[in-house]
Amino acid sequence: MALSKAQQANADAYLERFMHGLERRNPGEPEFHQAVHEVARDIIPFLEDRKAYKEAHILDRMTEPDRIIVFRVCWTDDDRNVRVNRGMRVQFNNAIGPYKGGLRFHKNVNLSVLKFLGFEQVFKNSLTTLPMGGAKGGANFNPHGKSDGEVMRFCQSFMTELFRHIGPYTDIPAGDIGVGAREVSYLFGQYKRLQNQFTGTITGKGLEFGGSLIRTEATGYGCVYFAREMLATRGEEIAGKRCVVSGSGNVAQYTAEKIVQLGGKVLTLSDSGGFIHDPDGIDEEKLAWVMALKNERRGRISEYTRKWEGSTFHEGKRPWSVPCDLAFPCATQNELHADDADTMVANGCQLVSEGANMPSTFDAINVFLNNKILFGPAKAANAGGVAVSGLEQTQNAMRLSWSREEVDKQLLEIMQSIHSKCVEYGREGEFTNYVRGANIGGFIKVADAMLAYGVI
Ligand code: NDP
Ligand code: 2IT
Repeated sequence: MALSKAQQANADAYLERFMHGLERRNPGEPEFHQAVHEVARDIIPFLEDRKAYKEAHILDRMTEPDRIIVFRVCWTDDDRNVRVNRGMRVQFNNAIGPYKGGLRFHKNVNLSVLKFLGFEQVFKNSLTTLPMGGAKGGANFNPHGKSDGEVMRFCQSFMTELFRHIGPYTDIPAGDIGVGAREVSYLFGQYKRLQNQFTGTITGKGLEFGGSLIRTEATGYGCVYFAREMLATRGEEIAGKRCVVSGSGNVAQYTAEKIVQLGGKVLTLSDSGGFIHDPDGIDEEKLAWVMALKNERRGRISEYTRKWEGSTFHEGKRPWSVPCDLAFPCATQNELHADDADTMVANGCQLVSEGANMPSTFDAINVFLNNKILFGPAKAANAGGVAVSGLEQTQNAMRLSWSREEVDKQLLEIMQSIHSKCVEYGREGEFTNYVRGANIGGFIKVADAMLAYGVI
């Protein structure tokens, strides 16, 4: 609904005051400011004629985490040196269900990054339709170059503190950057040992001990399902499209796999060293090689060019200059800037579906929206991962396991329902602003629950 001029002016002034206050209360946290700004510029105009939310200060309450736990993690490396890292868990909001969200192990992890991720998770989890609150955690631990033994000792030490703050009805962590099958196994093993209880308190578990089929694939598959829904609104499909994917970890791998299955052509993958461009397309055989490289040998993407003829490696660069129809940023935050977005639009890119969390800068998003590109924001497009985590919890609670087909069907239905919700709240004439749709669609359920509880 369009606002009157006076309402718009009121909302603009409120947004400025609100962001000023948030930045003052949370100094030195640019990623957190960015994530809140992107949400607040949609929510504040929406609040203009919704007095109940405004008077209850719901947005102020939603931008203040319920609690943050910070702890020391000591471990010994293979040379018997004592190492010290910082572990954290931001329990952001449990209005609609127990805290839920991943753990990130990366050298750049800090409170700003975990607060932005936890804040986004609240909206994302609400959009899935499942009863999950939002959280994020992790450590400034760099798993690159560490032995299995070192990773195990780190995970065990990390969990020795975290275990007292989590539980199946309290907080259920999962993986994220640097936390995959190996790390989840070490973390869950230590949790189970300390609690002396077998509960589904972590998701993304191995299939032998309570994991769900399709959880590994879910974020990437879901991101492509979401892209397919967006394309269908313009009578288009994935088949035959040139696709640029960044990253080469869990999300990028299964985004690429689903694109290939649907007949699209994957031209690029990347890691923190640069990107590879394969003009012939990264097919199933090449992708299987990449999965072994990354998941087993833990190598660098640059090695791709030595194996696959015709491909090139672009050191220190991101893949956005490669002309494409569809783009899937699946590596990390702020990896796609406004000048990249300009280049993509000029090259005829029609769609961006965010597999990573906040990969596009605020200005890049504006370029996509101003050019009426189909832009699927992270909290909608990558919600498939946490959605299947929710389904893993359901299976754990029922003490049974669903088939691949059953979980994939539920994942698809959830991505379709998220798409519908974005269209419902993001429609602007012929165009759907999926950013606004996801922000408002995610906000309402959490806000209503908070209103119902009174002032807490
Ligand atoms: P992985 O650790 O499996 O892979 C991360 C990938 O991103 C690697 O290729 C890594 O390269 C690259 N990367 C990390 N940091 C940087 C950087 N600073 N610059 C360039 N490349 C970088 O993580 P995931 O695939 O699980 O996560 C990728 C993104 O998807 C993250 O934003 C995450 O929050 C998001 N996400 C993940 C979900 C999941 O279920 N796993 C669910 C929803 C979102 P390198 O190896 O060189 O570091
Ligand atoms: O960002 C995310 O949604 C995740 N890393 C997955 C969280 C989860 O609980 O599965």
